[in-house]
Amino acid sequence: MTGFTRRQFHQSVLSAAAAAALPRVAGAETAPLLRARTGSARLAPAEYPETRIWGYDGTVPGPILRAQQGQRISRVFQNDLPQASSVHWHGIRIDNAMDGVPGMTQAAVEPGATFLYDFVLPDAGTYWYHPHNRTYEQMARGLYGALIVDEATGAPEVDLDEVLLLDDWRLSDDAQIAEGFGNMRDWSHAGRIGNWITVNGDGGWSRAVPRLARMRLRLVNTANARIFTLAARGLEGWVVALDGMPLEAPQPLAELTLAPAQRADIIVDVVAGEGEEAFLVSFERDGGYAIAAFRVTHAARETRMTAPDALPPNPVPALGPLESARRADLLMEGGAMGGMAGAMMGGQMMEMREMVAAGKVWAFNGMADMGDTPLIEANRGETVRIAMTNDTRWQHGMHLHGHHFRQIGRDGALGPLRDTLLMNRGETAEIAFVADNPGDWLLHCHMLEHSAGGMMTWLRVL
Ligand SMILES: [Cu+2]
Repeated sequence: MTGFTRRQFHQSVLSAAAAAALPRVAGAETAPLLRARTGSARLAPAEYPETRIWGYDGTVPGPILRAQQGQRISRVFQNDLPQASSVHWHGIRIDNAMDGVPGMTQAAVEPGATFLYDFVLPDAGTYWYHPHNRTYEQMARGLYGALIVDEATGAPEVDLDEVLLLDDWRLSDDAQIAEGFGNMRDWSHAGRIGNWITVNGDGGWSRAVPRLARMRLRLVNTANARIFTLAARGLEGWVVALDGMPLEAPQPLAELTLAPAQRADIIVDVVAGEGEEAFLVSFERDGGYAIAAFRVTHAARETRMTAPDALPPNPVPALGPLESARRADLLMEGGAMGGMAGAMMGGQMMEMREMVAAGKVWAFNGMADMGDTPLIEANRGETVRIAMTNDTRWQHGMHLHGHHFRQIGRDGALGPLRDTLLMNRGETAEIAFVADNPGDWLLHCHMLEHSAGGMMTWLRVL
């Protein structure tokens, strides 16, 4: 074999011997595969061709991964895509090494390579998984799936439990995924907003349900950038969890806003009449339309069930005293019409036009992309407060890895546990959490074009 030297031969023998001596991760040989690969999906109506997609196991969405609270999930991720990738397990308070952030918690998984993800699920609820490398392209091509963690005890009594992954695709006239992923107009404005909405990869999602059936609907916004504003028609019920975490008390369901990456668990009763349809409706600028339809059949029961109890709480530590908490400020700047003159990039001050040329149009605390030092370094168990100011003309969905936080209201009242917070233009929001998960964690905008365009920082928990 040309070019294969004795020296290389010795090295490969040595490394094989070294590998054999390493302790093996339990389950590594038996963990099922999760393969990222190309595939095709019927996103558009029958008169269009199928859409060529990238999907986990070749499907959109990828397989629903499901386990009980406290159990492990193990998957050998195999990358059969033409780009390096990784898997981020969104919302899981996970071991840092399993968080799936290339360059921070692992190396990117190159085409043809594998990576073993193996971690414990501390919390019940609705989570999801997606890549964290060129996410703005890979998620737009269809790489995402649900990770459902069932309550160990105290699950609500429902007739149906449905996962509904809401996505927004930008399709060309022949129903193929439009290119233009690095397009500065998207990056500096609202992100890659699409022209075709699907639920579970279906542009006309529909199923039959009995009248007065009780459903738990697990809604996940998997879009790159679209914010969904939802309402139910012919369904009445409650919001019982946000971003996987149970609310202390179920809230009557009215209008529901889901920023990219946000989730809501709702428990609803089918109150539309037999032979009618109930709907989930998405409101857009040009009005509202149904994104999911429920065809109502014979009655499941004669009267509605009684109101559900709250879901059992997850073991998230209570906040310590806020007055003595460790604090940081985060100023969010940039974007179109933002008036940002420039920012630090790679240790150098750059003017906005130089930034745009380099594909960076946003900054946190005057810096595009991550610096070498964390926004905040906290001792394990410390309570942390971060005051975020959105000094831009755009909305942002701020996502913290590895922890759930609460918003501190102006009156001091604490909001629900979340992992992603939608911030309106000009808004200041302060969040607090117990930094109990050691490691380096991202804090970034989940409008994927914004994070790729510079809206990214990190925290260190010692
Ligand atoms: Cu943003």
